[in-house]
Amino acid sequence: MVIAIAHPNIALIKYWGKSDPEKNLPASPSLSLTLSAFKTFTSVTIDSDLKNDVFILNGNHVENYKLTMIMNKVRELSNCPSYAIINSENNFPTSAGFASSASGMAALSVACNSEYNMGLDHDDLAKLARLGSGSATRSIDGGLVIWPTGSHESSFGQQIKKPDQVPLAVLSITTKSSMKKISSTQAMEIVRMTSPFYRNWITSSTKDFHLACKLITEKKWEQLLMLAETNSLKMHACTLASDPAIIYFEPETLKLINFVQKVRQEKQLPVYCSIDAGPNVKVLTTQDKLESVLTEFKDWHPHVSLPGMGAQIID
Ligand code: 2P0
Repeated sequence: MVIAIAHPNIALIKYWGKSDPEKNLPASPSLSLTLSAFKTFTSVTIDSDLKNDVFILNGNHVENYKLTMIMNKVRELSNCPSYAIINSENNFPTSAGFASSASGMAALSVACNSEYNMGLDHDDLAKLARLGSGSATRSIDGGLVIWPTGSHESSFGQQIKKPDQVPLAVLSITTKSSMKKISSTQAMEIVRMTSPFYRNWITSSTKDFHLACKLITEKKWEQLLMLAETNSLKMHACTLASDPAIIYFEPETLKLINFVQKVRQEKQLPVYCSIDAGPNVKVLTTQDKLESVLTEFKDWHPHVSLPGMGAQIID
């Protein structure tokens, strides 16, 4: 048995649209920060008596075609035909916009690489994780990670700054922890096919990505967070305009967006928000102002993350 740990990531520049849905190749490049507070622990145990893989998520048996697909790929690459017991535990709400599939698929890929003796290097591991869930390719590494567009061979997560080189912090705030109404995979396809803003979103987000990389090089951290907020709201604007409309915001989400703006204006603190495919809000800030920001947001009971580490074997 092998146990791996991985953290989810928050995209500062979002992945929202695919050029190849089968291989999870993105239509625009994205940029993320790995989050220390949240953890997925995944154990993989090969059992040659099994006739199928067994998936257990937070204590419950689950069926998941993405997990099956990854395990079939693992058997193909490793030349080992055996099935396995996969046991995964998250210390955060699953499928509520806290990116459990990113850390889940990253932890699974790293654990399988060891349990099945695959010998994959970093790049091939990041490609394997991407096949399970696009955003998972960005959780193989810690710190700031880019995920360029391209082919199966060239499109995978790559670290650009190590965790200790990134002076940012993220407050994850749960507004509602129920299951998502619609999966990201389905939503992205509906948006791609029906939103009249989709092409502009892809063009605009690609520009945002290049600007974000420049801001990181220049260490203009607050400007980077400002851009991240704009990029997230653009993604939701594009999504709201699809047919049928996809609305991830709940009343509490909007209340929190307003509160972030109020704190920014009235307290002159560098706080910005980013929202994924769910109702929860990530408040982005800089580490030097973290204490003051926490005082302002204490009633929202945030989970505080610093830049997290990459996925790794722990046992
Ligand atoms: C992101 N999200 O960049 C974007 C922003 C959600 C909103 O990546 O279909 O679970 O498995 O590749 O990775 C969530 O989508 O989708 C996601 P698939 P995934 O973090």
